[in-house]
Amino acid sequence: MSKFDTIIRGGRVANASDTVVCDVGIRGGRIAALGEDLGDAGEMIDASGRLVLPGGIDSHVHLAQDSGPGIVMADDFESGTRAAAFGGNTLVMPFCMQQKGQSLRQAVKDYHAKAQGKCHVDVSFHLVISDPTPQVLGQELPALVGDGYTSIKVFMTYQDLALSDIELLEVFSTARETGALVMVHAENYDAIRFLTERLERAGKTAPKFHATSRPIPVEREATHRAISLAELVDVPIMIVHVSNGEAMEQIRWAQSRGLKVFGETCPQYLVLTEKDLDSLNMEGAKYVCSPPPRDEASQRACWLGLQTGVFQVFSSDHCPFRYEDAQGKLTPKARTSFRWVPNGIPGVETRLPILFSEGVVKGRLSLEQFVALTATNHAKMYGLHPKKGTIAVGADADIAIWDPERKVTITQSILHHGSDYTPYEGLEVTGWPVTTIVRGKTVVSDGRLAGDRPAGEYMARNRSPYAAPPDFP
Ligand code: DUC
Ligand code: ZN
Ligand code: ZN
Repeated sequence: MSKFDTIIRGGRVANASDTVVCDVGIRGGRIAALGEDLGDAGEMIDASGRLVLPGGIDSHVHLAQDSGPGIVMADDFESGTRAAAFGGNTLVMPFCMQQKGQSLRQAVKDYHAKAQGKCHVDVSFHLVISDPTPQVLGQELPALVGDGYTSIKVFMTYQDLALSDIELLEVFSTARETGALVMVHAENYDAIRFLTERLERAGKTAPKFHATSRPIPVEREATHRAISLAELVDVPIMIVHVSNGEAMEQIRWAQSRGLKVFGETCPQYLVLTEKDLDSLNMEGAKYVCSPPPRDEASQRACWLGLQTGVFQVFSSDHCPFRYEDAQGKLTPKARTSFRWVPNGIPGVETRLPILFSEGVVKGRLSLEQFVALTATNHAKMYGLHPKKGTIAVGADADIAIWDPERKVTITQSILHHGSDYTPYEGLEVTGWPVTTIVRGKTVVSDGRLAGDRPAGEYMARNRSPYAAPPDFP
């Protein structure tokens, strides 16, 4: 009898550190051996000519999130994780969004109920704190961090979400005490309100003015302020969805001073620009996300951030709404002003092919950098490594097998998400994930879902030793 349930034979196995040609032996859902000629197993997967990569980890997605009156997110946990699996991902990290006045524990229960039995890949949750009451910060948050919810997102903009500076400091301070990593949405709320009102008074209400209402200084200032506040309480932070060079430079400056300030960027900041928002009629709404896509210089700066290690993670910020839908981008109020267009774009299925093609194939990133930015560093930053994010003996057998030469034109009809459009329509890429394996089970193969039911599981997380506060016990 074979020692393995499955052997992936003869592929180029790439990790964040190196790439070798070898077999991968899987037993009991975990990687049991890496070696030459591991023999036979019940299931043999021929990977010759293919890349064998750690399954993508997308640490920034929004699924089934409450999005305000009359607005419905396009993906629930079933469709969102299905799209993730087809895009070569084996784990996604959505948000449990606390509503104002709601208990954080209740928000967590609600999102678990939404996810229960529906996930095609593994799932772990971040917490969004919109109401940092003494009860939330004193009782609920420390208990939840101890239970494996070891990251928190805070917003510096949006009505009912934006925290004041003192509230940010209070959350940062609780994170410092509990060892949680804080993810920061850095845009200055008052500046956006001021600019939005001025634009609306001038009749400038089309989707393209979304970008005008949140220019680069709005993001740069908030990024700098978040860094300064974090420094005051000596807590690590992750600035998410960085869109441009000025914000990137704030992070680099903090890192050069020895601060644990981390950064994330996303596909929209590499391949879209503000010009995409300037489309006919309401079409620009398809690209409304925050921060908005900028210009070519900003794209180059985001590449530099990825190449030089200023950014540790590359995530999708998948936040999907349908376009032709009164509960989506074309909600009736959206025609009166960009301010009402639901904020966010789909991208969980296209994140990896875009970075592989634009990064690895075009020579901007090594294959090992690609693996680090799309899988390993997510596991490290968010307390899942070495169980996740690497092809190593003992790790979960979370693997994506890629055809590195397959040419694909990204178009809505080939995607599996719940949205009715992709902002990357027409983008030609080289390299595509063909098989996705989660804890040893094949989830996607030959363009089809395998298995008779969703096999994803919830993953509680450790505190990250990489992102822990200095001298955290
Ligand atoms: N922030 C996100 O992280 N996602 C979508 C919208 C937003 O503002
Ligand atoms: Zn955000
Ligand atoms: Zn997001």
